[in-house]
Amino acid sequence: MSQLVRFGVSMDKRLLATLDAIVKRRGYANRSEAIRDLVRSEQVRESWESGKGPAVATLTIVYDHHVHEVDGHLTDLQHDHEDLVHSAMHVHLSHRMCLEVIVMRGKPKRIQKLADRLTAARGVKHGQLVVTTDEELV
Ligand code: NI
Repeated sequence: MSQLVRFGVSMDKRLLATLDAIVKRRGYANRSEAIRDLVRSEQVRESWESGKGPAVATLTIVYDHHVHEVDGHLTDLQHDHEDLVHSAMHVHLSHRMCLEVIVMRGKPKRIQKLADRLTAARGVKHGQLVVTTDEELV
């Protein structure tokens, strides 16, 4: 059960203006909602950087499937890490380009290493890893 606690925060007027700009730009209902998300964001970042995990992350890659054996290589890499790779979604973007979103769960270092290898593969034009956590967030 959620236990809300009210507390006072002191900050420089200019920093508060920055917070209010974030609240407005992102459409938060109030400062409290924004601060809660900022704290969660730090919690996820610290959890990832601690390396303890398990973490959850998605890697989005865009690649040229006409490049020789790229599909097989990307699939082999994922099969070699079957304990890490949870699922994958493939989208045929155009005649030439494919997009793949790969969901991974495990130790941050292993996720990062696999993401680096997939992104560095020949034919892959762009890769972006988005990290979150499987910890229960309040
Ligand atoms: Ni495709």
